[in-house]
Amino acid sequence: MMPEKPIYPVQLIQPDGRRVLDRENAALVADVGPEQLRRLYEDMVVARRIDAEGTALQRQGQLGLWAPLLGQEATQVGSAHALHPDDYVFCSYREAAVAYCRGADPASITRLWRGVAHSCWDPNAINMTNPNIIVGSQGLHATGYAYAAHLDGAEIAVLTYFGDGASSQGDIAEALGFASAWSAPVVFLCQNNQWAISEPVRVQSQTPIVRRAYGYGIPGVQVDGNDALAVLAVTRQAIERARSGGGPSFIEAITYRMGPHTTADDPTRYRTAAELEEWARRDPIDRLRRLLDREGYLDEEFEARVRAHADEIGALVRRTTIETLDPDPMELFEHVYATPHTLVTEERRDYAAYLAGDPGESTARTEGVP
Ligand SMILES: Cc1ncc(C[n+]2csc(CCOP(=O)(O)OP(=O)(O)O)c2C)c(N)n1
Ligand SMILES: [Mg+2]
Repeated sequence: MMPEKPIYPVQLIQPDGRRVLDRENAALVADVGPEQLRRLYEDMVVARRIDAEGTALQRQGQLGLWAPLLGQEATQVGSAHALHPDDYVFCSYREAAVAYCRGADPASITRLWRGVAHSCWDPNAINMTNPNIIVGSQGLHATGYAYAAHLDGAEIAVLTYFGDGASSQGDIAEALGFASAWSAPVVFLCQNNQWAISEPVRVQSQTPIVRRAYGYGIPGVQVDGNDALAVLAVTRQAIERARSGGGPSFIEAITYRMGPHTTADDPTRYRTAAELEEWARRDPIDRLRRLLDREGYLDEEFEARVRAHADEIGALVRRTTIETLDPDPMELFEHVYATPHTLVTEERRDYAAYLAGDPGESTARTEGVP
């Protein structure tokens, strides 16, 4: 059980780029040298570019919707860097940066949001599920998968991402209860980005969200979610605990959603410009850049390379999104059931006739179908 002590979010880099003297947590990333710090930085810059393209493509009518991650790059990239390839991720709809770090083909990231495919990437190719809109349900999926892995004797960890709003869902409560009782190797990572659409976090919980975990007997930690190194440190610890049979953990990453909830939302209706400015000063990419600069790891050549990489990936996302053709409408009937199903077979036949110009008399059985 976690000791009852005052909670201060773990931080290893201050907003001005100076290191924080925290021996216990710094030890978890003692091996992270200039090259890995640069990798974290580069992945965050590229992730921000993918996100900017997603928003722009939606504004231009190329995507139906996009859920921006702007401001959450350190939480997503820092935690993704703590994962092993055989660990499994169960995400919400906002984790494009995690997908990128897991090795998703950048050309696949917008596919589902264009409304022309059932999925973005092949989940088993990168050990990460596709965007999930049902708030909090991924906590249950993650826990079930983790428990099954545990029964199989697989020494892996499962990481699930969800939001501050999702922490109020019954699904997350059930997942925490089950994971604790059965010691499932799952890490619950709550991205507290301060808002659940227009609901501020203060109406979700009267105590820090991490404290909810303690009630289930799950150890938890709060971390500065705009500090990639601190997120890497605490996630590594939780992942190792899960992989070595220590059971579940909970991480509350304190961050901020700098963009709208989705491109269908207008945040100026419910939050002030001053709040956004305050968080812009804690920008996660600026913070790591300042550390690299202070410690002498930033030079023209590296910055030019990062810019070129982001330009290349951004252009790839844009080009492949626009080039994605509408699928054959008959594909709608694929992958509904693993084995043939009478109703689907009838509907497929009727729809094929309709497309062929024969409106005909539908024979599909509709009794009992609401
Ligand atoms: C079960 C369910 N209830 C409601 C919604 C509508 N909805 C979509 S996102 C959202 C807010 C989620 O906020 P949070 O968990 O903080 O995640 P964030 O969007 O901030 O990343 C809501 C209520 C939904 N998709 N699913
Ligand atoms: Mg939120």
